Amino acid sequence: MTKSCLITGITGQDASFLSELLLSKGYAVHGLVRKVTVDRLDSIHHLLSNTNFHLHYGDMATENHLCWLIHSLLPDEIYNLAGQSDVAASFDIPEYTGDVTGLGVTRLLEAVRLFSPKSKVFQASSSEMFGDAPAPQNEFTPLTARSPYAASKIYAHNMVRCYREAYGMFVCAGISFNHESGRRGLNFVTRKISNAVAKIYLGKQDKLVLGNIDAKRDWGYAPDFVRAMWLMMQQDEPDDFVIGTGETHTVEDFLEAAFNYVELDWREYTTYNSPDYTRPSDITCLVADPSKARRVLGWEPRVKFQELVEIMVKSDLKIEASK
Ligand code: F7E
Repeated sequence: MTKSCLITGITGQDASFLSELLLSKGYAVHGLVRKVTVDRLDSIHHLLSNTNFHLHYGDMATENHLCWLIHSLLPDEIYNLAGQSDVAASFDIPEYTGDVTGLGVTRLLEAVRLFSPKSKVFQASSSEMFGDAPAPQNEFTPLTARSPYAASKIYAHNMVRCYREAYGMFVCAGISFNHESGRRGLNFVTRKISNAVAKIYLGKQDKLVLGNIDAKRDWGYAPDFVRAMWLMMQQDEPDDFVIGTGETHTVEDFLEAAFNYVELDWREYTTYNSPDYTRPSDITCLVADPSKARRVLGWEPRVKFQELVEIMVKSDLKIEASK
């Protein structure tokens, strides 16, 4: 029998890769899309003609519509990838971030509990929840927020455990470390860099302005991460998993590798420590200990740092050259 799923945040990077994966496995994919003035469907444009792919307008900020949608679809699997995911922006719009990224999860869980309690639910938790806890971080590392985004994610993560334990629902959380691709938004540092490298190489941009380039992140490839999400949902029992590569690099390492790819020296084109891109508080070092995912799910990241940088710069060179 055809399986069905609902993916919230369908216009985002992860949802586009997850949709491709689930469509290839024969799922009927339903996506929740927030109505904005101009629909941004670029990352899923290639899926719109697929007869198994359906879009529904809705918002994590309103419960009624979520209830109605879940009641009418009764999906086998629900992947919550919606939310305000820009950490820097969460300092400017903390209340909105808490409402959508935090409370939105409670709205979703209530809708499932009331109208489709057999649906399995995946929650996209984040390594940002670890704050400055000593690395490497795993499922037992204490959660200490250093941003309104992290505080919202911690609240949502706790609600996942509450619903699992109180109601016996299949609700699991993937604590994903940074994951990137050519479809990443330009507001995130990796894509900002790869896009700038392409534009500088093609003579369309002169300078790149960044904030803190000493920050260390565990950067993986988004398609690897959506594979882990799906694997978590195929387990007999719901559980939480850390998903990351186990390697960490500074923003400077990313800069250097990206500029090296086009044989340019990043120092000639980059200014950093700009107050415009420096956060009120930042995380120093994130690195995953993904041993549980390896052991239980048999999951391994296929793409590591150097290849990721190359994929992203190549993709932006292609995009910018065709404009
Ligand atoms: O920043 C530094 C910045 O915005 C990475 C989200 O997907 O991953 C992401 O959150 C680092 C930070 O990602 C710029 O201060 C320097 O230290 O690419 P980012 P993030 O904050 O780590 C986690 C796992 C999530 O869950 C989030 O949703 O880079 N940095 N200069 C900069 N960052 C940005 N964005 N722009 C700069 O110009």
